[in-house]
Amino acid sequence: MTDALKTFYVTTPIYYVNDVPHIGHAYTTVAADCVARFRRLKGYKVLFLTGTDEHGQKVQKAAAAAGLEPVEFADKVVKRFQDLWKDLRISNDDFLRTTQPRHIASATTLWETVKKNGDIYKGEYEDWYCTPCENFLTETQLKDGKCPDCGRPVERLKEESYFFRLSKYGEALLRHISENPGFIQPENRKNEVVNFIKEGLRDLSVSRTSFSWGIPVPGDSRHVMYVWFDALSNYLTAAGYPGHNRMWPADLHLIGKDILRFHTVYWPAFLMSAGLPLPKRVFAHGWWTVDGNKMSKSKGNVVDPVATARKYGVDQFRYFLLREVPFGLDGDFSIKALEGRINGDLANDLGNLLSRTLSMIEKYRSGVVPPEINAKDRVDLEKDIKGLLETLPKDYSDLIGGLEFHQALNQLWVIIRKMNAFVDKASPWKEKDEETLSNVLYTLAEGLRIIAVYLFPFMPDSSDRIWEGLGMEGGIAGRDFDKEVAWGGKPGAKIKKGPPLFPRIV
Ligand code: ME8
Repeated sequence: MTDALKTFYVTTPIYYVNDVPHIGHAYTTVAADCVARFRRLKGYKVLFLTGTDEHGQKVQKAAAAAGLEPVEFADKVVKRFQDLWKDLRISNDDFLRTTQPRHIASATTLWETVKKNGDIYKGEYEDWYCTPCENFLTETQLKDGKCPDCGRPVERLKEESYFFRLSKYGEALLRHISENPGFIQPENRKNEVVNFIKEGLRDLSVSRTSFSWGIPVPGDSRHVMYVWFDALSNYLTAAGYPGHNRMWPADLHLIGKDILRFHTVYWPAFLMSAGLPLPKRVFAHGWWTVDGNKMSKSKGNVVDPVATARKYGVDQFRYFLLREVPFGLDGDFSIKALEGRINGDLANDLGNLLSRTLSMIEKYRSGVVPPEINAKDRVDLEKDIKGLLETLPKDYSDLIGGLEFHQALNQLWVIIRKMNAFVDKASPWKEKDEETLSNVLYTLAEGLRIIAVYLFPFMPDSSDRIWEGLGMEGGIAGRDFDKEVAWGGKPGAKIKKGPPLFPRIV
Protein backbone atom coordinates (compact mmCIF):
# COMPACT_ATOMS: atom_id res chain seq x y z
CA MET A 1 0.00 0.00 0.00
CA THR A 2 1.21 3.51 -0.73
CA ASP A 3 1.34 6.10 1.99
CA ALA A 4 -1.64 8.43 1.60
CA LEU A 5 0.16 11.28 3.36
CA LYS A 6 2.89 11.66 0.77
CA THR A 7 2.59 14.98 -1.04
CA PHE A 8 4.22 16.39 -4.16
CA TYR A 9 4.13 20.01 -5.28
CA VAL A 10 5.28 20.65 -8.86
CA THR A 11 5.19 23.96 -10.71
CA THR A 12 5.73 25.39 -14.18
CA PRO A 13 6.75 29.01 -14.69
CA ILE A 14 3.77 31.32 -14.87
CA TYR A 15 3.77 32.51 -18.46
CA TYR A 16 3.72 36.11 -19.62
CA VAL A 17 0.49 37.15 -21.24
CA ASN A 18 2.14 39.52 -23.70
CA ASP A 19 2.49 36.61 -26.09
CA VAL A 20 0.35 33.66 -27.13
CA PRO A 21 1.38 30.12 -26.13
CA HIS A 22 4.07 28.37 -28.16
CA ILE A 23 5.89 25.05 -28.11
CA GLY A 24 8.23 26.20 -25.31
CA HIS A 25 5.31 26.78 -22.94
CA ALA A 26 3.78 23.46 -23.97
CA TYR A 27 7.07 21.69 -23.32
CA THR A 28 7.48 22.68 -19.67
CA THR A 29 3.80 22.13 -18.98
CA VAL A 30 3.63 18.67 -20.60
CA ALA A 31 6.73 17.64 -18.63
CA ALA A 32 5.15 18.85 -15.39
CA ASP A 33 1.95 17.02 -16.29
CA CYS A 34 3.86 13.79 -16.80
CA VAL A 35 5.48 14.17 -13.37
CA ALA A 36 2.15 15.01 -11.72
CA ARG A 37 0.32 12.08 -13.30
CA PHE A 38 3.07 9.67 -12.31
CA ARG A 39 3.09 10.89 -8.69
CA ARG A 40 -0.69 10.56 -8.47
CA LEU A 41 -0.47 6.95 -9.67
CA LYS A 42 2.17 6.41 -6.98
CA GLY A 43 -0.33 7.53 -4.35
CA TYR A 44 0.90 11.07 -3.73
CA LYS A 45 -1.43 13.95 -3.03
CA VAL A 46 -0.25 16.26 -5.82
CA LEU A 47 -0.45 19.99 -6.25
CA PHE A 48 0.38 20.79 -9.87
CA LEU A 49 0.45 24.53 -10.46
CA THR A 50 0.64 26.56 -13.62
CA GLY A 51 -0.63 30.04 -14.42
CA THR A 52 0.05 33.44 -15.91
CA ASP A 53 2.32 36.36 -15.11
CA GLU A 54 0.21 39.39 -15.88
CA HIS A 55 1.93 42.49 -14.51
CA GLY A 56 4.89 44.52 -15.68
CA GLN A 57 5.91 46.95 -18.33
CA LYS A 58 6.02 44.36 -21.07
CA VAL A 59 2.36 43.44 -20.63
CA GLN A 60 1.35 47.08 -20.19
CA LYS A 61 3.03 47.91 -23.52
CA ALA A 62 1.49 44.93 -25.33
CA ALA A 63 -1.97 45.88 -24.03
CA ALA A 64 -1.53 49.50 -25.13
CA ALA A 65 -0.47 48.33 -28.59
CA ALA A 66 -3.65 46.27 -28.80
CA GLY A 67 -5.73 49.26 -27.63
CA LEU A 68 -6.89 47.45 -24.48
CA GLU A 69 -6.65 47.87 -20.74
CA PRO A 70 -3.99 45.48 -19.36
CA VAL A 71 -6.59 43.41 -17.55
CA GLU A 72 -8.80 43.03 -20.63
CA PHE A 73 -5.79 42.11 -22.67
CA ALA A 74 -4.69 39.56 -20.06
CA ASP A 75 -8.17 37.98 -19.92
CA LYS A 76 -7.97 37.22 -23.63
CA VAL A 77 -4.53 35.65 -23.58
CA VAL A 78 -5.20 33.73 -20.37
CA LYS A 79 -8.10 32.02 -22.09
CA ARG A 80 -5.76 30.84 -24.84
CA PHE A 81 -3.43 29.29 -22.28
CA GLN A 82 -6.31 27.66 -20.41
CA ASP A 83 -7.82 26.28 -23.63
CA LEU A 84 -4.47 24.90 -24.70
CA TRP A 85 -3.94 23.11 -21.39
CA LYS A 86 -7.36 21.55 -21.74
CA ASP A 87 -6.55 20.43 -25.30
CA LEU A 88 -3.22 18.97 -24.24
CA ARG A 89 -4.83 17.04 -21.37
CA ILE A 90 -2.87 18.97 -18.75
CA SER A 91 -4.05 17.93 -15.30
CA ASN A 92 -3.09 21.05 -13.35
CA ASP A 93 -4.77 21.34 -9.94
CA ASP A 94 -4.59 25.11 -9.88
CA PHE A 95 -4.23 27.95 -12.35
CA LEU A 96 -2.83 31.08 -10.80
CA ARG A 97 -3.15 34.55 -12.26
CA THR A 98 -1.00 37.21 -10.64
CA THR A 99 -3.95 39.62 -10.85
CA GLN A 100 -5.98 37.47 -8.43
CA PRO A 101 -6.63 38.95 -4.96
CA ARG A 102 -5.16 35.85 -3.24
CA HIS A 103 -1.87 36.49 -5.05
CA ILE A 104 -1.80 40.21 -4.41
CA ALA A 105 -2.26 39.44 -0.70
CA SER A 106 0.53 36.89 -0.76
CA ALA A 107 3.08 39.03 -2.64
CA THR A 108 2.23 41.96 -0.35
CA THR A 109 2.79 39.87 2.77
CA LEU A 110 6.07 38.53 1.43
CA TRP A 111 7.22 42.09 0.75
CA GLU A 112 6.20 43.27 4.22
CA THR A 113 7.99 40.33 5.85
CA VAL A 114 11.22 40.89 3.91
CA LYS A 115 11.02 44.61 4.71
CA LYS A 116 10.40 43.95 8.41
CA ASN A 117 13.48 41.73 8.40
CA GLY A 118 15.55 44.69 7.20
CA ASP A 119 16.19 43.55 3.64
CA ILE A 120 14.31 46.21 1.67
CA TYR A 121 15.51 49.85 1.59
CA LYS A 122 14.85 52.89 -0.60
CA GLY A 123 17.55 54.15 -2.98
CA GLU A 124 18.04 55.40 -6.50
CA TYR A 125 18.57 53.25 -9.49
CA GLU A 126 20.38 54.01 -12.69
CA ASP A 127 21.19 51.24 -15.09
CA TRP A 128 20.29 49.49 -18.29
CA TYR A 129 17.06 47.55 -18.49
CA CYS A 130 15.92 44.90 -20.92
CA THR A 131 12.12 45.08 -21.08
CA PRO A 132 11.55 41.76 -22.94
CA CYS A 133 13.54 39.95 -20.21
CA GLU A 134 12.39 42.31 -17.41
CA ASN A 135 16.01 42.32 -16.28
CA PHE A 136 18.52 44.95 -15.10
CA LEU A 137 21.97 44.94 -16.64
CA THR A 138 25.21 46.71 -15.88
CA GLU A 139 27.28 48.38 -18.56
CA THR A 140 29.74 45.46 -18.52
CA GLN A 141 26.99 42.85 -18.94
CA LEU A 142 25.82 44.38 -22.24
CA LYS A 143 26.91 42.70 -25.44
CA ASP A 144 27.50 45.21 -28.25
CA GLY A 145 25.30 47.59 -26.30
CA LYS A 146 22.39 45.09 -26.31
CA CYS A 147 20.88 42.54 -23.94
CA PRO A 148 23.30 39.58 -23.63
CA ASP A 149 20.38 37.13 -23.24
CA CYS A 150 17.97 38.07 -26.02
CA GLY A 151 20.09 40.42 -28.15
CA ARG A 152 17.48 43.17 -28.13
CA PRO A 153 18.06 46.90 -27.41
CA VAL A 154 18.11 48.01 -23.78
CA GLU A 155 16.82 51.22 -22.18
CA ARG A 156 18.51 53.53 -19.69
CA LEU A 157 16.49 53.67 -16.47
CA LYS A 158 16.96 56.15 -13.66
CA GLU A 159 14.44 56.22 -10.89
CA GLU A 160 13.84 56.08 -7.19
CA SER A 161 13.58 52.47 -6.25
CA TYR A 162 13.35 50.06 -3.38
CA PHE A 163 16.22 47.60 -3.19
CA PHE A 164 16.46 44.09 -1.85
CA ARG A 165 19.71 43.28 -0.01
CA LEU A 166 20.73 40.48 -2.34
CA SER A 167 24.41 41.16 -1.64
CA LYS A 168 23.88 39.85 1.89
CA TYR A 169 22.90 36.36 0.69
CA GLY A 170 25.80 35.23 -1.51
CA GLU A 171 27.46 33.03 1.08
CA ALA A 172 24.25 31.55 2.40
CA LEU A 173 23.21 30.67 -1.16
CA LEU A 174 26.55 29.02 -1.92
CA ARG A 175 26.30 27.05 1.31
CA HIS A 176 22.78 25.91 0.53
CA ILE A 177 23.76 24.83 -2.98
CA SER A 178 26.74 22.84 -1.72
CA GLU A 179 24.80 21.23 1.14
CA ASN A 180 21.88 20.30 -1.13
CA PRO A 181 23.42 18.77 -4.23
CA GLY A 182 20.02 18.15 -5.81
CA PHE A 183 18.82 21.75 -5.43
CA ILE A 184 19.85 22.95 -8.91
CA GLN A 185 19.77 20.55 -11.82
CA PRO A 186 21.21 19.61 -14.24
CA GLU A 187 24.78 19.84 -12.94
CA ASN A 188 26.04 22.23 -15.63
CA ARG A 189 23.31 24.71 -14.70
CA LYS A 190 24.35 24.49 -11.07
CA ASN A 191 27.89 25.43 -12.04
CA GLU A 192 26.62 28.44 -13.96
CA VAL A 193 24.74 29.67 -10.90
CA VAL A 194 27.66 29.09 -8.56
CA ASN A 195 29.96 31.08 -10.85
CA PHE A 196 27.43 33.88 -11.07
CA ILE A 197 27.14 34.13 -7.28
CA LYS A 198 30.91 33.98 -6.84
CA GLU A 199 31.31 37.01 -9.10
CA GLY A 200 29.53 38.95 -6.34
CA LEU A 201 25.85 39.85 -5.96
CA ARG A 202 24.59 43.40 -6.17
CA ASP A 203 21.49 44.54 -4.34
CA LEU A 204 18.44 44.15 -6.54
CA SER A 205 16.03 46.90 -7.51
CA VAL A 206 12.59 45.57 -6.61
CA SER A 207 10.22 48.42 -7.41
CA ARG A 208 9.34 50.77 -10.25
CA THR A 209 7.77 54.20 -10.57
CA SER A 210 7.95 54.51 -14.37
CA PHE A 211 4.75 52.54 -14.97
CA SER A 212 1.74 51.53 -12.91
CA TRP A 213 0.69 48.01 -14.01
CA GLY A 214 1.77 46.04 -10.99
CA ILE A 215 1.15 45.30 -7.34
CA PRO A 216 1.52 48.49 -5.28
CA VAL A 217 4.42 48.54 -2.84
CA PRO A 218 2.90 48.39 0.65
CA GLY A 219 2.92 51.86 2.22
CA ASP A 220 4.22 53.61 -0.94
CA SER A 221 1.78 53.28 -3.79
CA ARG A 222 3.82 55.48 -6.12
CA HIS A 223 5.84 52.31 -6.62
CA VAL A 224 4.82 48.96 -8.04
CA MET A 225 6.70 45.77 -7.25
CA TYR A 226 9.34 44.53 -9.67
CA VAL A 227 7.54 41.94 -11.77
CA TRP A 228 9.89 39.12 -10.73
CA PHE A 229 9.30 39.77 -7.02
CA ASP A 230 5.58 39.59 -7.75
CA ALA A 231 5.83 36.57 -10.09
CA LEU A 232 8.10 34.33 -8.02
CA SER A 233 5.85 34.65 -5.00
CA ASN A 234 3.11 32.88 -7.00
CA TYR A 235 4.56 29.59 -5.87
CA LEU A 236 3.86 30.52 -2.26
CA THR A 237 0.39 31.87 -3.04
CA ALA A 238 -0.83 28.56 -4.43
CA ALA A 239 0.51 26.72 -1.39
CA GLY A 240 -1.79 28.82 0.79
CA TYR A 241 0.58 31.63 1.89
CA PRO A 242 0.16 33.78 3.91
CA GLY A 243 -2.57 31.62 5.48
CA HIS A 244 -2.37 27.96 6.28
CA ASN A 245 0.55 26.48 4.34
CA ARG A 246 -0.65 23.35 2.64
CA MET A 247 2.22 22.37 0.40
CA TRP A 248 5.27 24.58 0.83
CA PRO A 249 8.14 24.00 0.12
CA ALA A 250 7.65 22.97 -3.49
CA ASP A 251 9.22 19.67 -4.44
CA LEU A 252 10.03 20.73 -7.97
CA HIS A 253 10.13 23.96 -9.93
CA LEU A 254 10.36 23.11 -13.62
CA ILE A 255 11.70 26.00 -15.67
CA GLY A 256 13.48 26.77 -18.92
CA LYS A 257 17.18 27.60 -18.78
CA ASP A 258 16.36 31.25 -19.58
CA ILE A 259 15.00 31.91 -16.11
CA LEU A 260 17.50 29.97 -14.03
CA ARG A 261 19.00 32.91 -12.19
CA PHE A 262 15.63 34.22 -11.06
CA HIS A 263 14.73 30.85 -9.55
CA THR A 264 18.06 29.88 -8.03
CA VAL A 265 19.44 33.22 -6.82
CA TYR A 266 16.70 35.82 -6.35
CA TRP A 267 13.91 33.48 -5.27
CA PRO A 268 15.85 31.55 -2.63
CA ALA A 269 17.27 34.83 -1.29
CA PHE A 270 13.75 36.30 -0.90
CA LEU A 271 12.67 33.14 0.90
CA MET A 272 15.72 33.13 3.19
CA SER A 273 15.00 36.71 4.08
CA ALA A 274 11.38 35.86 4.91
CA GLY A 275 12.50 32.87 7.00
CA LEU A 276 10.76 30.38 4.71
CA PRO A 277 12.08 27.03 3.50
CA LEU A 278 13.53 26.83 -0.01
CA PRO A 279 12.09 24.73 -2.84
CA LYS A 280 13.65 21.28 -2.85
CA ARG A 281 14.67 21.23 -6.46
CA VAL A 282 14.84 23.54 -9.48
CA PHE A 283 15.33 21.82 -12.82
CA ALA A 284 16.11 23.89 -15.92
CA HIS A 285 15.38 22.22 -19.23
CA GLY A 286 16.88 23.18 -22.57
CA TRP A 287 15.44 25.20 -25.42
CA TRP A 288 13.81 24.20 -28.65
CA THR A 289 15.03 25.51 -31.94
CA VAL A 290 12.98 25.01 -35.12
CA ASP A 291 14.64 23.40 -38.14
CA GLY A 292 17.94 24.40 -36.60
CA ASN A 293 16.98 28.08 -36.12
CA LYS A 294 16.13 30.12 -33.08
CA MET A 295 12.37 30.39 -32.79
CA SER A 296 11.15 33.97 -33.16
CA LYS A 297 8.13 35.93 -34.22
CA SER A 298 10.18 37.95 -36.68
CA LYS A 299 11.37 34.77 -38.39
CA GLY A 300 7.77 33.55 -38.44
CA ASN A 301 8.81 30.06 -37.33
CA VAL A 302 7.08 29.90 -33.95
CA VAL A 303 5.60 26.44 -33.45
CA ASP A 304 1.92 26.70 -32.52
CA PRO A 305 1.07 23.86 -30.13
CA VAL A 306 -2.67 24.18 -30.83
CA ALA A 307 -2.30 23.63 -34.56
CA THR A 308 0.36 20.93 -34.14
CA ALA A 309 -1.71 18.91 -31.69
CA ARG A 310 -4.81 19.31 -33.84
CA LYS A 311 -3.03 18.08 -36.95
CA TYR A 312 -0.92 15.29 -35.48
CA GLY A 313 -2.78 14.33 -32.32
CA VAL A 314 -2.37 15.40 -28.71
CA ASP A 315 -0.60 12.27 -27.49
CA GLN A 316 1.62 12.18 -30.56
CA PHE A 317 2.74 15.73 -29.76
CA ARG A 318 3.22 14.98 -26.05
CA TYR A 319 5.20 11.87 -26.89
CA PHE A 320 7.45 13.72 -29.30
CA LEU A 321 8.24 16.49 -26.83
CA LEU A 322 9.38 14.09 -24.13
CA ARG A 323 10.96 11.44 -26.34
CA GLU A 324 12.92 13.43 -28.87
CA VAL A 325 15.37 15.26 -26.62
CA PRO A 326 16.94 14.44 -23.25
CA PHE A 327 15.31 16.79 -20.75
CA GLY A 328 17.91 19.39 -19.83
CA LEU A 329 19.50 19.59 -23.28
CA ASP A 330 18.56 21.84 -26.17
CA GLY A 331 16.63 20.18 -28.96
CA ASP A 332 15.39 20.79 -32.45
CA PHE A 333 11.80 20.63 -33.61
CA SER A 334 11.01 19.70 -37.19
CA ILE A 335 7.93 18.27 -38.85
CA LYS A 336 10.13 15.56 -40.36
CA ALA A 337 11.29 14.44 -36.91
CA LEU A 338 7.73 14.55 -35.54
CA GLU A 339 6.35 12.50 -38.43
CA GLY A 340 9.27 10.07 -38.11
CA ARG A 341 8.43 9.40 -34.46
CA ILE A 342 4.72 9.01 -35.21
CA ASN A 343 5.21 6.57 -38.10
CA GLY A 344 8.06 4.69 -36.44
CA ASP A 345 7.65 4.45 -32.67
CA LEU A 346 3.92 5.00 -32.49
CA ALA A 347 2.31 3.52 -35.63
CA ASN A 348 4.79 0.75 -36.55
CA ASP A 349 5.79 -0.32 -33.08
CA LEU A 350 3.10 0.36 -30.49
CA GLY A 351 -0.02 0.73 -32.66
CA ASN A 352 0.87 -2.29 -34.73
CA LEU A 353 1.55 -4.40 -31.65
CA LEU A 354 -1.86 -3.56 -30.23
CA SER A 355 -3.73 -4.27 -33.44
CA ARG A 356 -1.91 -7.59 -34.03
CA THR A 357 -2.56 -8.67 -30.46
CA LEU A 358 -6.25 -7.84 -30.58
CA SER A 359 -6.70 -9.46 -33.99
CA MET A 360 -5.12 -12.72 -32.80
CA ILE A 361 -7.17 -12.82 -29.63
CA GLU A 362 -10.26 -12.26 -31.72
CA LYS A 363 -9.32 -14.92 -34.24
CA TYR A 364 -8.00 -17.66 -31.97
CA ARG A 365 -9.84 -17.08 -28.69
CA SER A 366 -13.13 -15.49 -29.81
CA GLY A 367 -12.05 -12.12 -28.44
CA VAL A 368 -11.42 -13.27 -24.86
CA VAL A 369 -7.98 -12.92 -23.22
CA PRO A 370 -6.92 -16.51 -22.42
CA PRO A 371 -5.30 -17.60 -19.15
CA GLU A 372 -1.57 -18.18 -18.74
CA ILE A 373 -0.93 -21.90 -18.59
CA ASN A 374 2.18 -23.17 -16.98
CA ALA A 375 3.58 -24.74 -20.10
CA LYS A 376 7.03 -26.34 -20.12
CA ASP A 377 8.08 -25.11 -23.50
CA ARG A 378 7.99 -21.41 -23.11
CA VAL A 379 9.41 -19.46 -25.98
CA ASP A 380 12.59 -17.72 -24.81
CA LEU A 381 11.30 -14.34 -25.88
CA GLU A 382 8.23 -14.83 -23.74
CA LYS A 383 10.39 -15.26 -20.64
CA ASP A 384 12.41 -12.29 -21.76
CA ILE A 385 9.39 -9.99 -22.02
CA LYS A 386 8.06 -11.04 -18.65
CA GLY A 387 11.50 -10.65 -17.10
CA LEU A 388 11.96 -7.16 -18.51
CA LEU A 389 8.55 -6.06 -17.30
CA GLU A 390 9.23 -7.45 -13.85
CA THR A 391 12.41 -5.40 -13.35
CA LEU A 392 11.03 -2.21 -14.91
CA PRO A 393 9.09 -0.60 -12.02
CA LYS A 394 12.21 0.50 -10.14
CA ASP A 395 14.15 1.67 -13.20
CA TYR A 396 11.15 3.51 -14.57
CA SER A 397 10.38 5.22 -11.25
CA ASP A 398 14.03 6.29 -10.91
CA LEU A 399 14.08 7.61 -14.46
CA ILE A 400 10.90 9.66 -14.02
CA GLY A 401 12.18 10.84 -10.63
CA GLY A 402 15.37 11.97 -12.39
CA LEU A 403 13.28 13.58 -15.18
CA GLU A 404 14.92 11.32 -17.74
CA PHE A 405 11.74 11.02 -19.74
CA HIS A 406 13.39 9.96 -22.98
CA GLN A 407 15.18 7.09 -21.23
CA ALA A 408 12.00 5.88 -19.55
CA LEU A 409 10.34 5.79 -22.98
CA ASN A 410 13.38 4.17 -24.50
CA GLN A 411 13.18 1.33 -22.03
CA LEU A 412 9.50 0.82 -22.78
CA TRP A 413 10.22 0.72 -26.49
CA VAL A 414 12.88 -1.94 -26.01
CA ILE A 415 10.08 -4.11 -24.62
CA ILE A 416 7.53 -3.07 -27.26
CA ARG A 417 9.98 -4.00 -30.03
CA LYS A 418 10.73 -7.30 -28.37
CA MET A 419 7.02 -8.01 -28.20
CA ASN A 420 6.69 -7.39 -31.93
CA ALA A 421 9.66 -9.69 -32.53
CA PHE A 422 7.94 -12.21 -30.29
CA VAL A 423 4.83 -12.15 -32.46
CA ASP A 424 6.97 -12.68 -35.57
CA LYS A 425 8.96 -15.47 -34.01
CA ALA A 426 6.22 -17.29 -32.18
CA SER A 427 3.98 -17.04 -35.25
CA PRO A 428 1.05 -18.06 -33.09
CA TRP A 429 -1.25 -18.37 -36.07
CA LYS A 430 0.76 -21.42 -37.14
CA GLU A 431 0.88 -22.84 -33.65
CA LYS A 432 -0.76 -26.22 -33.17
CA ASP A 433 -0.27 -26.53 -29.43
CA GLU A 434 -3.20 -24.84 -27.68
CA GLU A 435 -1.36 -24.23 -24.39
CA THR A 436 1.53 -22.44 -26.05
CA LEU A 437 -0.88 -20.34 -28.06
CA SER A 438 -2.73 -19.32 -24.92
CA ASN A 439 0.54 -18.35 -23.29
CA VAL A 440 1.62 -16.32 -26.28
CA LEU A 441 -1.67 -14.42 -26.36
CA TYR A 442 -1.74 -13.90 -22.61
CA THR A 443 1.85 -12.59 -22.67
CA LEU A 444 0.96 -10.07 -25.37
CA ALA A 445 -2.23 -8.88 -23.70
CA GLU A 446 -0.66 -8.70 -20.26
CA GLY A 447 2.46 -6.97 -21.58
CA LEU A 448 0.32 -4.35 -23.30
CA ARG A 449 -1.84 -3.84 -20.24
CA ILE A 450 1.26 -3.08 -18.17
CA ILE A 451 2.74 -0.87 -20.88
CA ALA A 452 -0.47 1.16 -20.95
CA VAL A 453 0.02 1.95 -17.24
CA TYR A 454 3.62 3.03 -17.80
CA LEU A 455 2.63 5.20 -20.74
CA PHE A 456 -0.28 6.86 -18.96
CA PRO A 457 1.71 9.84 -17.61
CA PHE A 458 2.98 10.54 -21.14
CA MET A 459 -0.05 9.71 -23.28
CA PRO A 460 -3.13 9.53 -21.09
CA ASP A 461 -5.80 9.11 -23.78
CA SER A 462 -3.95 6.52 -25.84
CA SER A 463 -3.11 4.55 -22.72
CA ASP A 464 -6.77 4.47 -21.78
CA ARG A 465 -7.60 3.32 -25.30
CA ILE A 466 -5.13 0.43 -25.02
CA TRP A 467 -6.61 -0.40 -21.62
CA GLU A 468 -10.15 -0.39 -22.98
CA GLY A 469 -9.09 -2.28 -26.11
CA LEU A 470 -7.90 -5.05 -23.83
CA GLY A 471 -11.35 -5.15 -22.30
CA MET A 472 -10.54 -3.37 -19.06
CA GLU A 473 -12.97 -0.90 -17.58
CA GLY A 474 -12.71 2.47 -15.92
CA GLY A 475 -9.45 3.91 -17.29
CA ILE A 476 -6.06 4.16 -15.63
CA ALA A 477 -6.28 7.40 -13.61
CA GLY A 478 -6.76 6.78 -9.91
CA ARG A 479 -5.21 3.31 -9.97
CA ASP A 480 -2.27 2.13 -7.90
CA PHE A 481 0.88 2.10 -10.03
CA ASP A 482 2.75 -0.62 -8.13
CA LYS A 483 -0.22 -2.93 -8.16
CA GLU A 484 -1.04 -2.40 -11.82
CA VAL A 485 2.47 -2.87 -13.21
CA ALA A 486 2.84 -6.27 -11.53
CA TRP A 487 2.56 -9.25 -13.86
CA GLY A 488 -0.48 -11.46 -13.41
CA GLY A 489 -3.58 -9.53 -14.48
CA LYS A 490 -6.78 -11.55 -14.62
CA PRO A 491 -7.56 -13.26 -17.93
CA GLY A 492 -11.07 -13.46 -19.35
CA ALA A 493 -11.63 -9.87 -20.45
CA LYS A 494 -13.50 -9.36 -23.69
CA ILE A 495 -11.40 -7.25 -26.03
CA LYS A 496 -12.76 -4.28 -27.99
CA LYS A 497 -11.13 -3.56 -31.31
CA GLY A 498 -11.22 0.07 -32.35
CA PRO A 499 -9.74 2.21 -35.11
CA PRO A 500 -5.92 2.33 -35.35
CA LEU A 501 -4.37 3.89 -32.26
CA PHE A 502 -1.87 6.02 -34.20
CA PRO A 503 -2.77 6.47 -37.88
CA ARG A 504 0.29 6.65 -40.12
CA ILE A 505 1.13 10.03 -41.60
CA VAL A 506 1.38 9.69 -45.36
O1 ME8 B 1 9.74 33.89 -18.25
N1 ME8 B 1 12.17 26.16 -25.64
O2 ME8 B 1 7.52 33.71 -18.86
P1 ME8 B 1 7.61 33.30 -20.39
C1 ME8 B 1 11.78 25.63 -24.47
N2 ME8 B 1 6.80 35.03 -16.70
N3 ME8 B 1 11.09 26.28 -23.53
C2 ME8 B 1 10.77 27.55 -23.77
C3 ME8 B 1 11.14 28.20 -24.97
C4 ME8 B 1 11.87 27.44 -25.94
N4 ME8 B 1 12.24 27.94 -27.10
N5 ME8 B 1 10.66 29.45 -24.88
C5 ME8 B 1 10.03 29.57 -23.71
C6 ME8 B 1 8.55 34.02 -18.02
N6 ME8 B 1 10.08 28.41 -23.03
C7 ME8 B 1 8.11 34.51 -16.66
C8 ME8 B 1 8.22 33.36 -15.67
S1 ME8 B 1 7.98 32.32 -13.24
C9 ME8 B 1 7.82 32.89 -11.70
C10 ME8 B 1 7.88 33.70 -14.26
C11 ME8 B 1 9.41 28.12 -21.73
O3 ME8 B 1 6.21 33.40 -20.91
C12 ME8 B 1 10.37 27.86 -20.60
O4 ME8 B 1 9.72 27.16 -19.56
O5 ME8 B 1 8.67 34.06 -21.08
C13 ME8 B 1 10.64 29.23 -20.10
O6 ME8 B 1 11.19 29.21 -18.84
C14 ME8 B 1 9.24 29.81 -20.13
O7 ME8 B 1 8.69 29.27 -21.35
C15 ME8 B 1 9.24 31.33 -20.16
O8 ME8 B 1 7.95 31.76 -20.33
